[in-house]
Amino acid sequence: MPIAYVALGSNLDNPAQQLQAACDAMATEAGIHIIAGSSVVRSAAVGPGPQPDYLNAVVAIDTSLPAETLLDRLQAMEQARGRERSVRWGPRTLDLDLLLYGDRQICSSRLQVPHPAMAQRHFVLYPLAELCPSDLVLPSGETLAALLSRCPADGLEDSGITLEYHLQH
Ligand code: A4P
Ligand code: MG
Repeated sequence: MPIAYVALGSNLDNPAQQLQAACDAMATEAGIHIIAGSSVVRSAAVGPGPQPDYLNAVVAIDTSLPAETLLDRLQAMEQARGRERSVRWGPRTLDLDLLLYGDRQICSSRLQVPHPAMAQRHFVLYPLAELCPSDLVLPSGETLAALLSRCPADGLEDSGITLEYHLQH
């Protein structure tokens, strides 16, 4: 089964609870097994207007679901948390992005993997680096270490919050 990495983000309606609810939902979803979870980081919102800070984390999963089916399940979890899509990069209760799906490169109308913005985002790369070796090679041929070296961690804080990841391996 491919190992996939999912980014969790929230900046509305009790973000810590939103991230925990996402972990709970993934743990009970058929075809998803949580292998590891990162610490929870806090950072200023990237996006328009004044917005609350975000909490972000990354989980590693083993999955038997095809990538687009996994996206469907992640989007259903976002909807269950009252996610509204009005403004691009606007505040959100829960955002679940598929960062990596094994060593696959996917470019369909509704799914791009690796996630196109991950290389620019400290709140994704540093939690991801807690879960996989920095010599991990991405489908682009670049290592995670190379992406980290171009993405300073300035402004990224450890939130001190811990999630119950329900590890299944
Ligand atoms: N989609 C394509 N590829 C993927 C993928 N790999 N994973 C499509 C998930 N979805 C993917 O996503 C829009 C569409 O992208 C989906 O319908 C899916 O078919 P969305 O979640 O509805 O919208 P979005 O998240 O606002 O868009 P986007 O461009 O994915 O935004 P990002 O990159 O997720 O940024 N600041 C901080 N500090 N922390 C954050 O977590 N997040 C964002 C959202 C902005 N600022 C932030 C944070
Ligand atoms: Mg998203």
